[in-house]
Amino acid sequence: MSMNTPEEATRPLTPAEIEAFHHDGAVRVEGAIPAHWLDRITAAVEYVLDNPTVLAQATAVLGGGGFSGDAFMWKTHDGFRDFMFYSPAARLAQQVLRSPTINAFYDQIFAKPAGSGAPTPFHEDVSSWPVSGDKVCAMWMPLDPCGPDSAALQVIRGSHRWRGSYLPVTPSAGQMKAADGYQAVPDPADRKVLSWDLVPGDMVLFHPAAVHGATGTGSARGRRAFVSRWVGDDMRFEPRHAVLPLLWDHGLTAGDPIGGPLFPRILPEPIPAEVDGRLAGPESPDGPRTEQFLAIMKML
Ligand SMILES: O=C(O)CCC(=O)C(=O)O
Repeated sequence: MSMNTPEEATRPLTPAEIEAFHHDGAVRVEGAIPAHWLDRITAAVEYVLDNPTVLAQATAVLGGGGFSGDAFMWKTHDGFRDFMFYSPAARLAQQVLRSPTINAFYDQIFAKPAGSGAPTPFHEDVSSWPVSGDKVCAMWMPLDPCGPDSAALQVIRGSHRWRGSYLPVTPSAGQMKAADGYQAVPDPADRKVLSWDLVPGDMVLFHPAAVHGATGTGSARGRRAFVSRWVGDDMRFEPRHAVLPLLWDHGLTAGDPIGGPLFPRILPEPIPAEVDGRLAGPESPDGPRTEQFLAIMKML
């Protein structure tokens, strides 16, 4: 089975936006993703929040009512698959990362109900991931209006260049700190924090080594965000201490370039062996990997 390549963006990123991503670690981008993709993703997020997967159920338990979400939705839901395979997101990633190749890393939902007192603690993402390299970006797309005090993403400016290794945000983070010598995240109150008033159609394009978080929501409305994460040609698999659950077989060993059926190449063109399985239909998580994940969850 063969696959089309991604659609063109509504507009390319400007040189100033690309420069801001590299200098500040985050930039607000408006009007780059066509509205029909936003509609498709909003419907897909609503479906997944109403029909939680195993990962979503585990996230809801950890969130204690103030927070819910899911990850790797593209494996089982065609709306997310199509966004990762065919939307212009991979083209924007190619531009900002200045990488000839772009692979899908994963997609994710972060949802908070109205009046949620649950802030997203400041953290970096890379310390939770089994990868190394620098060409990586996240596109954080709000599906509801939000602002600095109502759960819009907040990013400490320039923190992607700190090169610390900060404590992953998980209930087991304390154990990991002892085991791996992570540093605590510096106090954001002493730093320049970037955050914007955002509406659906905007995105925050950020470097996942940047320290970021979010407040809880206001009483007026909840906030759902869809995030797609993309990697370029310097990224390798490095299964250190990572806490990102990989519930599908990926076929990678330490040092391999990122690729394969869990992290398929999208640009310059897909590799049939990586995408054909998913084009043939939804791919459920691997049984033993899921059992192991659930066993770890019970220990937390
Ligand atoms: O949306 C949020 O509250 C947090 C987002 C986040 O941490 C991320 O996209 O990595």
